Amino acid sequence: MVSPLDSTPAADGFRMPAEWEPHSGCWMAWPERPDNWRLGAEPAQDAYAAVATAIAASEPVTMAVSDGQYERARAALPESVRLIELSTDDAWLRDTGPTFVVDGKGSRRGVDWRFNAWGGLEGGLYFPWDRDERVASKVLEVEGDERYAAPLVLEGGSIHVDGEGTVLTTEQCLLNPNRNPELDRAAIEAALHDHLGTEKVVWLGDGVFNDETDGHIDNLACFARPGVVLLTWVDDPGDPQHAISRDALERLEAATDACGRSFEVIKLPAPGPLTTTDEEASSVEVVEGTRPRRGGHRMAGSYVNFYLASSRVVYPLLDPSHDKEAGAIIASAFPDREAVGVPAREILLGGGNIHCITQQVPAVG
Ligand code: KQY
Repeated sequence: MVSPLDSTPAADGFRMPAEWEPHSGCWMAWPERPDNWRLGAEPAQDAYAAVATAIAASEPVTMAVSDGQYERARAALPESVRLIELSTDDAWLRDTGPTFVVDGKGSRRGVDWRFNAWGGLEGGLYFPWDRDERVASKVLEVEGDERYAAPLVLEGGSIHVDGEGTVLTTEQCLLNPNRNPELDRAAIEAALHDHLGTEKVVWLGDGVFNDETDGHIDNLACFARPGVVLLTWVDDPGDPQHAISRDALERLEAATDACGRSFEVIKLPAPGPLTTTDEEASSVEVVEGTRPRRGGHRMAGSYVNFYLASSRVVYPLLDPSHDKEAGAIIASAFPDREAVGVPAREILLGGGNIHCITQQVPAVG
């Protein structure tokens, strides 16, 4: 592993850009583990290929893939998608990839967070996770970017930035004792600012109901632009998501960002509720060390979990009774981008969605 830099991004004048800032490309990884993806991962591979194809029409896509899956992936993906043989434990580049930072003077580097499979031995989702732990470092070698080794456990899906000094996150995830039990809120805030170049943390409470990441922000809420937040929303007070989203709304209404702006909040209706069928659950292999799937389980579906490509917003299609309305809200939040929906239930069955499986590489120079 190439030695990391011995400073921090903020000390060196680097910051994490917002997702809507220019990209040079996007990284993903090809799913294959049969104890997370049903039917040997084939339906999930079709969904990943559709996401990659939708993004590749807007910016270059690189797919990490094992040797054993190279031919399947090559056949399923457009030729413009670059395949790189790179070992992973699963296929969540948002969480295992680096968080890229830029200095505004033509340089880009990457933050390599510690990774413990969303909770380590205290509620994590699989063991071992050592190949995933090495993904960020390898991606940075391929990109030719220098690396900061951050001292805290963090997944990229647990943070969103507005590019103007604000980071949005959840207490459920970042203050969870299964991530950084030795760090209190103030120490976590300081570490975020050191590694993202931010100045203010806006804390929401819980993430989406039953989210197996311990409440990643990228499934609950995201910035549409500075001062504007899209929030997953359920009107029904009897639904457990209602109180979670209402609490998030109240916190956002009471908060200001790093520039002193109040937030405008756009409610994005949640799909469903969506539950795993018995057939879906029983077609996932049961392996010791991996959390098993159960039929009837309420999934953490959310339309907030989209990816902002250079000229497109690629969002999940999850529920025919809500897809159209959600797509229209997303399209109007990003008027300069083409909104493209991709069927994504198979990704949700694995525990996340389109934002979770993608990692943007900001453009420099
Ligand atoms: O949603 C994510 N960011 C990752 C979910 C991982 C689920 C593993 N089964």
